[in-house]
Amino acid sequence: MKLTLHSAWRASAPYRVRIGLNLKGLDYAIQPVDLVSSQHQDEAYRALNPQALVPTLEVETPGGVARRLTQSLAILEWLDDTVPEPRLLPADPFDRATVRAMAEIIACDIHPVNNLRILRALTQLGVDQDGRDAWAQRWIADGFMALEPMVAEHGRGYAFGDAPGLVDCCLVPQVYNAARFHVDMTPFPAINAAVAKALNHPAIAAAHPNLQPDATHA
Ligand SMILES: N[C@@H](CCC(=O)N[C@@H](CS)C(=O)NCC(=O)O)C(=O)O
Repeated sequence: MKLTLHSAWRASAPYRVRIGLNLKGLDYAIQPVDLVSSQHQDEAYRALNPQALVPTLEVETPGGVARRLTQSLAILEWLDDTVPEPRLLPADPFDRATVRAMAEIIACDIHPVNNLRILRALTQLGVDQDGRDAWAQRWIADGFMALEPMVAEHGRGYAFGDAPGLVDCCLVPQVYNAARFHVDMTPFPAINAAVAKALNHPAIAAAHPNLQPDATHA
């Protein structure tokens, strides 16, 4: 199976998928997409991903069939279905629902309102850098307030349980993103501890933005 991930070094959603691919021990090529110059809105990229968002995962099966997958959570669940070990989602249905709920706080409720296109729309409405930072800080902190007790309850080293999984795939990039917006992380000790542990995992460390081929600065 040949895998190509259309990724952008600092962007959260492809960072989630890089962590998942690395945890599964899969080889993949990175095809960088430059969000700053809006390469993701070019016709060529839209042909791959009509939403004009990263990531897109191109999959070439051993039979030579080419498929394209979009949406980071869908890609991570496809990975778990295709390469079951190590599991990103637990087997127990209640645990699976809890893991999805924790991941979706990040992927469905925090991230979408702070995405590049939203920040660009705020700029067009006259909101300056301080205003955009305050906006992002507000919604990241709001989501982390909900997530913090869940990590405290369900984490046993990692964000859910004692092995890295779907929640870590989403949480590590979101905490990286929070640092870019200077979010005060002191109210979130359980999240901080889980992310510190996750960042020590070699597969997760290897997905870091600074190690990506398109990283423009560390
Ligand atoms: N729900 C999507 C979100 C994808 C997404 O928003 N990606 C961002 C980077 S993290 C992007 O491409 N932003 C470009 C823009 O907002 O113009 C997913 O999880 O894959």
